[in-house]
Amino acid sequence: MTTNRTFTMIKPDAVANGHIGNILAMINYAGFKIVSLKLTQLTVADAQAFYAIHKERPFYADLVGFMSSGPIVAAILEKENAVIDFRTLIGATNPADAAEGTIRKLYATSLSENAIHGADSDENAAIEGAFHFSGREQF
Ligand code: RTP
Ligand code: MG
Repeated sequence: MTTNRTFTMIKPDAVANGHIGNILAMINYAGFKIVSLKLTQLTVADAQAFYAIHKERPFYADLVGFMSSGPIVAAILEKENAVIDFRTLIGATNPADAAEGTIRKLYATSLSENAIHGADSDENAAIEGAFHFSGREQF
């Protein structure tokens, strides 16, 4: 059991639909400490860079357009087993497959507009956190 960190974004759909407060409450209730937090918006270039790993996928252009379409909440979170436990809390990528009580089951509207992002590894969590936050912004 090691205490470690993950990175999340509340996506533009969930921000636009007024779910920031409820989602942050679920994150806190699940035992995550907020290390960094901001309301921000990705430019198209930011979204292309952030999701570069998916650039050959057919959904890449839609994903970049969606993720740069409005404000997001970016956060670094800390907890034992943060990456894996957070992906459990958010649920499957497609909300139709997400378990009851997960953030995506409650707040996602579709496969492409699925309310929240969770880093998929410790390494990517560190890269994604550094993309959004300076050292001074990580508490
Ligand atoms: P995320 O990175 O946002 O936490 O999501 P994930 O790991 O569950 O899913 P990933 O495979 O990394 O896909 C990134 C995001 O791309 C959108 N997507 N659209 N239309 C499609 O077939 C499709 N597939 C994926 C989703 O917004 C997904 O979260
Ligand atoms: Mg992913």
